[in-house]
Amino acid sequence: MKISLLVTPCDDHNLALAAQIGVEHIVSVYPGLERKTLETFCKRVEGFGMKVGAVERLIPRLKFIHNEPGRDAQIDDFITLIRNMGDCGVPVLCYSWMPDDDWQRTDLCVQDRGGSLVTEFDITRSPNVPTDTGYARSTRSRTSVEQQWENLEYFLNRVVPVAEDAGVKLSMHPTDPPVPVLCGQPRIMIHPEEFLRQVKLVDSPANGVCFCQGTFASCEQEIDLPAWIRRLAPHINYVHFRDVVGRGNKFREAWHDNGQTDMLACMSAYYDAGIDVPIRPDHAPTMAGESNEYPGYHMQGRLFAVGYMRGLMQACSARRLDESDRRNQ
Ligand SMILES: [Mn+2]
Repeated sequence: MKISLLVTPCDDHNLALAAQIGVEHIVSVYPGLERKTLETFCKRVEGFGMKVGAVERLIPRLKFIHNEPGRDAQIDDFITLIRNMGDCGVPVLCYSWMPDDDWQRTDLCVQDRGGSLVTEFDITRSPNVPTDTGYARSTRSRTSVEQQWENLEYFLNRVVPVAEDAGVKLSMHPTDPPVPVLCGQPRIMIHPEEFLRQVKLVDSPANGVCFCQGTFASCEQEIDLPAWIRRLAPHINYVHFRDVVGRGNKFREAWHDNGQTDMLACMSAYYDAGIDVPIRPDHAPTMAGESNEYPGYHMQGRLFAVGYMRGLMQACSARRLDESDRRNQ
């Protein structure tokens, strides 16, 4: 597994911190459609001894999710992004099928350990859902579950061959919060079963999955995460490492060492399945001295998360070495 990090704000200080803790891949948020912008960012990151490993977040997608006028032009833009990534050697494109806003919570500053701040979702408090993206709440007409699946198949048929050709691995992120309906809009890509359906729509290594543990851990129906990691293993192109407390209509984010999931069992499952893809800590608590301007995306919690992940990763590789020694004796 290759430790990756989104850094916010993406300044030289934070890039230096990432390099110092052993991050290999930096994640770029949507860089726009100019190849030059992505190229310049790649060079900047290389100056810190790291590579840009993925692009994710804020990628325009609502027209093709809902089959609105301009859908094909928006898919063409997505294809331009894939081509630019291929040209710059950026291997993973993480996108989602979230049908209105990006991820959403109803409270962005709930007190957790030692007064750190985490986000919370409580469906009884929506639709007044604040977001970190500034998107206006969608007023578009609602798209049914089956229509969304049709639109997804149409989209994948257009983009997957391009991604294959460009050497870019598409990774579908689950819909967060993973509730089947929010503000009247049905949502798909919630349960891992739906990811099995998605990867079968177009059979290609380029049509893969971002295994966001935190989203799956907050599904209403309890999910056996290590079992699903093994089952989806051939399709996992990217991993978000995160945890929560609670499920379904009400949950809050948790420190990586303090949630409801057996994180060592999950990490072991990646290693045992031979998965070797970029993995990044997802949302982390906001810590003392941080403004909470970017809930879930401040640096100090991420530094802690990366240290915790490296500990788990070293335990997993040591155990695998140990087992192969024993087999060879
Ligand atoms: Mn995620």
